[in-house]
Amino acid sequence: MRSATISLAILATCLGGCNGGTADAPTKASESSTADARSPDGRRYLAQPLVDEIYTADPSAHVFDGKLYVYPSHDIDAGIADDDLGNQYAMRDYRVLRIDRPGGPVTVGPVALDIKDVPWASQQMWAPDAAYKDGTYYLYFPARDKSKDKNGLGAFRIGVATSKDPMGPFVADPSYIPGSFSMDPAVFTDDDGASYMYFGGIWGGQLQRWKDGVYDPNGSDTDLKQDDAPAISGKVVRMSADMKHFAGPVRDAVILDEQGKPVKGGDHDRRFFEASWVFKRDGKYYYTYSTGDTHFVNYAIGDSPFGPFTYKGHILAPVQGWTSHHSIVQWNGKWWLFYHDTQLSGKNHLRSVKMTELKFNPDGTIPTIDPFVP
Ligand code: FUB
Repeated sequence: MRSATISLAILATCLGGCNGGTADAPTKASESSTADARSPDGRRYLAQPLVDEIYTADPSAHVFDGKLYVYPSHDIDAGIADDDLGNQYAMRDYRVLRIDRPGGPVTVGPVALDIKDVPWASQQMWAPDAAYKDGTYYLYFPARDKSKDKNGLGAFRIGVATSKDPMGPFVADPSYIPGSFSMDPAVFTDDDGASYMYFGGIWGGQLQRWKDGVYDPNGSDTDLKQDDAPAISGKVVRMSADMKHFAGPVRDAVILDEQGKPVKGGDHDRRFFEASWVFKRDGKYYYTYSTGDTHFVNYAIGDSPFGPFTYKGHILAPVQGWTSHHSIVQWNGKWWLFYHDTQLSGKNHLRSVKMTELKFNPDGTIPTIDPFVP
């Protein structure tokens, strides 16, 4: 069991020379290699990685008992070249980050769940999320099951694991959540205590293979190639009281344009790709997501946790690296955006989690954040 604390203050001034670490862990930065770090095209970064001991991605942030916990993917280098199926994202375990106060040190927890302890999973522990209810912490995670599709790969399913400690270790249920499919689970709990899981992703996330409600192992590796039809929607489902089952039908989280029509499949700047995250502010539900191949994090607003949600704009402009995946949480009176980029590695599958303050306009809209500063 390993844990470590890293000072955010040191990180803020030390990351310019963090490249050159070993395959699975970035090299510790030195203070002389500074906040002047530049991207390959010469831009300075808005924020610095929260940790440089391990690579972390897909941050799902939660406040439990006043402390901030981040449930990220734990990126590793399996030596697999980039492809559209996402084979290069070959993660095998999870580790939780904890920050006790804004600007304070970040604790990197020990292994919280290892794929070897998940009986149904074959590979690829992708973007997780967590929830708390009645003294138990729930870790939700996607992984491929043991079936074989036309590429010899399993279908993505969503598992659940529990712990009495938000840092874990978590114990996985022997099977995935019945009826679950695809990836990127995000669980939102409403003011009345009801919880909802948002999930799904196209391309490597396989949502396009579930278009008739049944998995097609020979289906498309990308999307449905129907640019003028309504885009494939992310999914939403109410969770059962035990937080381990779906309590109702899986529904589409539909994104509407300004005319009230579903965003189309060919509208890659606005259509859903992956990385659902929902939060509530002033009685409105903000459905946020990544556009994948156009690299935005977008938001749409609705009046119900089931949607529909009306498209509003970009929250985050493209970061360095192919994927963009985020979460948004209120902590100590401010709203925070957690996101990732490839500052420390320059490689799409070796990412680092960052955080920055998120602001709102008086009308509830969100000014777009540029992950680079002039
Ligand atoms: O980390 C693996 C995958 O990359 C996630 O599930 C996606 O959201 C993307 O960030």
